[in-house]
Amino acid sequence: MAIKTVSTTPFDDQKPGTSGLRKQVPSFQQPHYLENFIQSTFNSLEDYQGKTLVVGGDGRYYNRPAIQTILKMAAANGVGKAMVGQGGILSTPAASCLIRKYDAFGGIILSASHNPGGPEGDFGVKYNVSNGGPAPEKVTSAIFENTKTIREYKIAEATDVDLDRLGTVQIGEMTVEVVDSVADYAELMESLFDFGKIRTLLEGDFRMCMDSLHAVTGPYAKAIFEQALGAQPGTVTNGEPLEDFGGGHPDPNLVYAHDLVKTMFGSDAPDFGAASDGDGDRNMILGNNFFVNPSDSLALIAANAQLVPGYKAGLSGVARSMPTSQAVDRVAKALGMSCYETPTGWKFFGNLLDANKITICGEESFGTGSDHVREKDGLWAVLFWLNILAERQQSVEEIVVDHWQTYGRNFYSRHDYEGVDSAKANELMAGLRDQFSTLPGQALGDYTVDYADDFSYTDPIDGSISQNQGLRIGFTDGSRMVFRLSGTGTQGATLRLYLESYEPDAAKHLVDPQEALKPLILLADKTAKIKELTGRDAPTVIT
Ligand code: VG1
Ligand code: CO
Repeated sequence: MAIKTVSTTPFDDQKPGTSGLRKQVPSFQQPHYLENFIQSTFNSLEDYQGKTLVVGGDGRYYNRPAIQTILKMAAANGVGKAMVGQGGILSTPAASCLIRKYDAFGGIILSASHNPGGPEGDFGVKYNVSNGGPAPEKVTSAIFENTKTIREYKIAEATDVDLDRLGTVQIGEMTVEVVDSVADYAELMESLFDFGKIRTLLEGDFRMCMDSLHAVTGPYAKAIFEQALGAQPGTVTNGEPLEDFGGGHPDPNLVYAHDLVKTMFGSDAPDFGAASDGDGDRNMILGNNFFVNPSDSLALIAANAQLVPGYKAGLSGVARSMPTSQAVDRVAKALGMSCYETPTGWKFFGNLLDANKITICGEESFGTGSDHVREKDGLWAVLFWLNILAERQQSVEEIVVDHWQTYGRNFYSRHDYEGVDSAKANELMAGLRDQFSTLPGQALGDYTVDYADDFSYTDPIDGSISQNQGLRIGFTDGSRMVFRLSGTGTQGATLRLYLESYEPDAAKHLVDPQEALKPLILLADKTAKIKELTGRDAPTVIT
């Protein structure tokens, strides 16, 4: 096999964000763009020669050509074996599962997650390390440094691999194994949950609806819910992964998962509804006419973990990202375990999971997971809920309301302003920062500011420091507002405003969070001048 060395020049925009490098498809289609990033990744790694690399993606437009390029570059760079999901399909948690199970040195996951796909949509590349999790910042920084100076890349001159046929082929010295995308992941799920009890639930009167939004979880959800667990055929909707997600926005929230929301908030709604995102790591949980806030879902999963076989032995601890509500902190306190607060992005949970400091962790952005892999895991969360429902024999709403009665309710909401002018967004953040020295102690409306800071995190395991992780204004009654700019968008800026207040009184729990949080919402606008600077009357998405 001939190996070609191709001359190239650097691109100046290959800095990975919250979760890998994300750009619009035409950016990735520029000559050498993908190749530069992949070669920079190999250049910044050590000791991978002859070892295994996992490769797969969420099936979006450009997945297949990108995989062919990556396989040829992996062969040229001395990788021993590449494991690829059939058809190029691997959900993010399934890729994490394979990396761990087969002792791969890492994995390349092709996805822009919840961003739209298609020729004009987004594409993304993420590198995961040997624990199965997203590369930590020191690795992504090294990759970025490499992209600034790259002059050449290596690629094998070989024919394309038939990604649809299971089995092994060679690209020169490198073996390519095309594996079943679902089998290993499904086996892992079966080892964690009580499939017998869930099957009894699903075969009874219980009605469930799983919307895969034409993204990656379709084949996984059909194999697990309809085949292994006996749910009615048709339980999984939009179950065929499409390159453009059927024109939709594969983001499981109340705005973009509108069909499911309509079903679950209609008359004669099913008992349980769920959706997942482009690459299968997010989940939204709904009951009959009931929305479960992801922060509450995390708290509830932690509080009910003893009902689930894989977690019966107890949790070592829990963690949440900083903007996630403090509902899980209350569970941790009641159960006498540690609760860690990390910056946004799953990469920050890796060290805590590896060191067995935590078993379960999550983010407000519809992400929940555990030490079974090193990514958030959408279907895992759905199965966790089904296992709890099978054990408790109550409705989703009853379980959540009961949780609030025990722990109090953390009212919580996230307001996203998508596609805002970047300069204005930066001005808004700078304007907030400027107030930080004078805010503490000040009265704002009915609130008194307790602290105002730019969140900084010191990893308790390796001591690494991550700064500028979001602006927080905390009040003396425990309420908070947090401001962040998204690190996953590809156009303009997305401002995220996170709002939280705590209500111990059960008589006041059944209020709409937008009502309960209204004073904070008004205050946030006043303090940050959101409307004035963004020119927007209302957020694009409210969760
Ligand atoms: C968003 C979420 C964050 C999540 C990240 C990746 O990041 O807020 O919680 O970890 O997406 O999720 P940002 O920087 O846009 O706020 V996914 O499903 O893309 O892997
Ligand atoms: Co995702």
